Amino acid sequence: MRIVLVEGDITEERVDAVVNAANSSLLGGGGVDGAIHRRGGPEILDECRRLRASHYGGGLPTGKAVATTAGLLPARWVIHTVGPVYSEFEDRSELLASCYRESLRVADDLGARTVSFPAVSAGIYGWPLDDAARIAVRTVAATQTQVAAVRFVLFSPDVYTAFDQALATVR
Ligand code: AR6
Repeated sequence: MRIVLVEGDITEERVDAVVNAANSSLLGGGGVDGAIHRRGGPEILDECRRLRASHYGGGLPTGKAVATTAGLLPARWVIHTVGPVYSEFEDRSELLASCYRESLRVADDLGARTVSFPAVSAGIYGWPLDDAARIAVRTVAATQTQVAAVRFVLFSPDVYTAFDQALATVR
């Protein structure tokens, strides 16, 4: 699998699937979640509501992932995953790794070959950047998948630098 880092806005990605750093309600929020729903239009939220009604009445659990249409985005699907809120007192790394693994599993189910990820949990959920980047890159590199290319789409230079340094350690 090819891993590429880009600095940019994930809503502009022309790939099979973009991953959303959602929350368990699946009803939208700020950060990348807000941007995806804003640019993707109401079709995404409609499908999230239907998924809640049919499968996730109690919310999508942390570390899990589920796909919807990408609405008006140039991608084909949005894969919504719920990252863990960072805790100083409890090691939640395995849940963050699970977001990447589960997203790739959903991508495989869809037949997606190109997938773009944001830095899950590294914004509002407060995960220290270097650690979030290390978990992201290592997990993706170690996952068995049919996905041929993973793009980490990083919103600012500091996030890009953290991923660049993390990637250097797995190559
Ligand atoms: N493209 C790529 N990355 C982005 C974009 C974008 N358009 N916008 C923000 N980022 P966050 P979290 C970066 O806060 O920490 C929401 O309210 C951002 O700079 O979006 O997992 C959800 O509903 C950061 O590097 O996600 C949840 O409640 C990274 O994306 C909660 O936030 C992740 O930041 C999830 O928090």
